Amino acid sequence: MSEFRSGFVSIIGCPNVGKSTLLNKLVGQKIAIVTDRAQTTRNKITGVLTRPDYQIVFLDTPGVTNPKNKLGEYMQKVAYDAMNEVEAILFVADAEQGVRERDAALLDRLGHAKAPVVAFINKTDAASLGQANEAEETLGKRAFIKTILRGSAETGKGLEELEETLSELLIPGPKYFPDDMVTDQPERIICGELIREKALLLLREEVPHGVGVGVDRMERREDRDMMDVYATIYCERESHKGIIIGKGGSMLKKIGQEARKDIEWMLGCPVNLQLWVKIKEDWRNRQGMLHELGYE
Ligand SMILES: Nc1nc2c(ncn2[C@@H]2O[C@H](COP(=O)(O)OP(=O)(O)OP(=O)(O)O)[C@@H](O)[C@H]2O)c(=O)[nH]1
Ligand SMILES: [Mg+2]
Repeated sequence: MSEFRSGFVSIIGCPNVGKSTLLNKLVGQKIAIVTDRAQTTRNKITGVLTRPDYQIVFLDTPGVTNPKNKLGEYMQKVAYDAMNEVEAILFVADAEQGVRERDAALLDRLGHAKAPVVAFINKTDAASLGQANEAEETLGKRAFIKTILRGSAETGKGLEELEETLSELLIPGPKYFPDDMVTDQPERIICGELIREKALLLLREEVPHGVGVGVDRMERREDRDMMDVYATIYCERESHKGIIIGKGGSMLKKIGQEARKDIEWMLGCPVNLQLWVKIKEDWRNRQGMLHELGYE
């Protein structure tokens, strides 16, 4: 029998190119939240893919852009740090958007990374063949990129080939995680993320970017199979608080209902979800709050 191989592969790219969608599809379970907003992912998210003869530990990262506050600086650091001490880097581009200046700056940096870089041109289902070819041509000028593949995280096209290419970059090594473990994120964190996802999807314009979610308590009922989850949605202004709560509480109710469905699915039991909204002015620049919400 051949030796077991393993390794870490970080998923790097600009915001909104489909990194988290790709992670979820590759590991076969929703562990990272996905929205049509840029900068959805704020932390490093570990996703594990275990096969009989290898294990790939994916690290999903925040999309790289210029930071506008301390949270942004933290997010950028998470992405940059994930370029070190990995067996491979999976650079993701958006076929529809093309490979542009924002990607160029990131690619300049990746050119200095020690790990081999594989590029995946995503969203080919939404792009024309010409657009995908153009993206490939631009990426082809970067000699350090080992392999350029294309496909769709949404439909799954091209993902088998991607997995095969990445598996060839693994090295003889241990099984870092047990067979049935898909992520190392605690349930509490995923709960908070699911609430944030619904807030991002349902709220408009500038409100979502200033939203943070903290799960205060999760308690299992003693008398029946049910979980009580208490969480706080933080925002930066009185006006934002009003929008999040909505007329007669309608928006908060909607966020809660949609999040509860996902949380119940994850926990496998009925959930009583209690949400509060609190204002923390400029929290994205406050170390204490960043720490409290797990951005450290
Ligand atoms: N048509 C199409 N849409 C996709 C595909 N992959 C992702 N998307 C959509 O692109 C949007 C962004 O997806 P995410 O997975 O959140 O992107 P991301 O790169 O993780 O974004 P950040 O976390 O903000 O950096 C979502 O609306 C996805 O549904 C794809 O293959 N095809
Ligand atoms: Mg993401």
